[in-house]
Formats: sequence, structure tokens, C-alpha cells
Amino acid sequence: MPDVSDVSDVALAETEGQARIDAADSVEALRAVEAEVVGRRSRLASLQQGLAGLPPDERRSRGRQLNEARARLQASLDLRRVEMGKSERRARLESERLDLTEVLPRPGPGHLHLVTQTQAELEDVFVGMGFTVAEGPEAETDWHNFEALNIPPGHPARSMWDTFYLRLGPPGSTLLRAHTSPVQIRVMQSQPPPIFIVAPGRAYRRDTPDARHLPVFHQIEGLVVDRGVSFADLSGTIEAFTTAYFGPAIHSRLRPSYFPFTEPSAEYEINCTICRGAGCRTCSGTGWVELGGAGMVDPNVFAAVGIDDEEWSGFAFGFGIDRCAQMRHGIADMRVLLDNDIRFLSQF
Ligand code: FA5
Repeated sequence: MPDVSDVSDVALAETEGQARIDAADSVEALRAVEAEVVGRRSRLASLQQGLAGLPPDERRSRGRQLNEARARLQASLDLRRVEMGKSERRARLESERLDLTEVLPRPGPGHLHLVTQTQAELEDVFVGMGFTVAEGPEAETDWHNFEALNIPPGHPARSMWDTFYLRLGPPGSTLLRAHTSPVQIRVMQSQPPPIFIVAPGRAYRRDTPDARHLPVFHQIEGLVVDRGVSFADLSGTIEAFTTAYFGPAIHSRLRPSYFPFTEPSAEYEINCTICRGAGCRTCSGTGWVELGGAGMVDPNVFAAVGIDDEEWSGFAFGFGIDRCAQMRHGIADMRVLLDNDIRFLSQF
């Protein structure tokens, strides 16, 4: 049992206690110091227990000394706790501070998607040749998309353009257009010849995506109706377009084909720009890529819109805009056009 009659014991316990309080470097550490300095197992507590054996007068005076020493240490602990709490809070706030005025490096302004750029360029080429730009709806009637184009119900050619039907009107009457050719019909219904239009826009088909196909893609339709229009005008127009858009190094060819709304009909192909004609996955090993279809407007189409085919003749074509972009920029797989990958898009 320590000798509480010795004042220096109390003073020593207080001095030591104060030193430990001063040395504590966190609120957490201070809590441990508090238990050691003024707690039940502290040196002051054991001195307190020693008071019992003292004569009453001395017990009172020593007791007062102990109480005063404990009160000073407790006050010192409380003060340190408040100060430390403040500085710890300040440090936490500083570490969590958000500088809302900070200017982060920005990736720069965006730009139009490659397909949109290509559409604008194709429009420019044809406007430069004297065409105007027309538009039509993407949700089309069966009549505009098929029947007026000489594809009656049950016609086998319908399977070439298998598409998505909408729950709108009588069943099978409304669909997402499978090509831009219905715009030909709308234009011929709305204005008399001569007609020189191109109609770019989206088309939809139940095509499985692959290197050359997307289920949602873009076409640019062309229609010329005038007196004395011939197949030579069609092939001259396609030739002029190929040189203007792809440059003189790319060769094109027309191959006989079949479309119910043109007669005769042709397929328009250019050298594959991925393999330069050698044959690759993109062109299915042929060295040529089909960009579109074309032909002379079929008399049945003129009849559907009330144009006299004795007086007027015309040609039409429909090219894939995504395919044009693909061939112009050497894109091996068309699916990247839908990926929205900034590393691809930022190259154009
Ligand atoms: C047609 O769509 C005809 N309407 C074109 C036409 C117009 C012929 C006027 C005669 C007169 P076709 O199904 O072949 O034809 O498509 C034309 C072009 O659209 C293709 O050569 C190709 O470039 C593009 N195309 C067709 N399907 C897809 C697809 N799923 N994904 C991307 N491009 C496609």
C-alpha cells in the first residue's frame, strides 16, 4: 500500500499522469490514458485506498489533495479531448473535401456518328448532281412497302425483305419499312414528274448481324422520272456517284438481278476495299461487295401511282449507307457501327 502521507507521491502521480495526457496523440489513445490516470486501477485510486488507515485530520487533508489532483487531471483530460476532437474532425473534413471548382481534363467536343456523316456526304454528292432530298416514315403501310412496289400478298419476293410488323391497324397492315423504296411511292403520289430525288433513312430487317448486315441499317434511295430516261442514264449516274464518293481507284460493276419494282434490274457492286479484290471474310471471298440494287421503274409501279408509262420512264436505286461507310473506310465488320465504342467512333 503506498504511503499517502507522502505528498510527493500525489504530486508525482499527478505529474506522471499529466505527462501521459500530453503524450496521447489521438482521442482513442486518450481514452486508454484516462483509465490509467484517473480510473479504478490508477495510481491515484490506490493512493485513495491508503487514506483509510490515516488519522481523521490527516485523512481529510490528504483526501483533499488527492481530489484536487484528480480534478486537475480530469479537467486536463477533458480539455485535451475537446481539442483533439476538433483537430481530428478538421483533418477528416479536409480529407473528404471536394473541390467543386476543379476543372477536369475534358475529352473535347463530340461529333456526328460515322453513319450520319456518311449520309450527309452521300446527300451532298446527289444534290450536286441535281437531286433533291425526300423523306418518308419508318413505320410504313404494307401497301407502300410491298403492294405498290409490285409485291402483292403471297409474292415470293416478300421473303427477301422479311421485316417486323407492328400491332397497328388490321393485322399485317403496318410494319417497320424493310427498305427506303416506299419513299419512291410517296414521292410519286405527291408530285408530278419530272422527279429527281434521293431519300436516305433507316430500314429494318430480320437479318442476323454479321460482317455485312445489321437488323437496323440505312439506305439511300434514288428515283428519277422524266421523259426518255434510259438504262444508260442509270449506269452513268451510278458511275458518277462511285467516282465522286469512292474516288477513281475503286471500280464498280452492275450485274443482272431481280427486283419486282424494276425491270430490268441490276445489282451494284464495288471492289472490296478490305482485301482489295483478293477475297476475304467481309466480301465472302468474292472480291466484290454489293452496295445496292437498281433498275428501270416497272410499269406496274407507275400504274399504282397513276403515272402514264407511255409518256414517262424512270430509274431507281437503293444503296446501303452503312455499307458505303464500311467500304469507304475499310471497316472489316459492320457491327462496330452499333457498338458505341469511343475508340472506334473518335477515328472519324
Ligand atoms: C433493296 O432494298 C431494294 N429496295 C433496292 C432497290 C431500290 C432496287 C430501287 C431497285 C430499285 P437490297 O435488299 O438488295 O435491295 O438492299 C440494298 C442494299 O441495302 C444492299 O446492297 C446493302 O448495301 C444494304 N443492305 C441490305 N440489307 C442490309 C442489312 N441487313 N444490313 C446492312 N445493309 C443492308
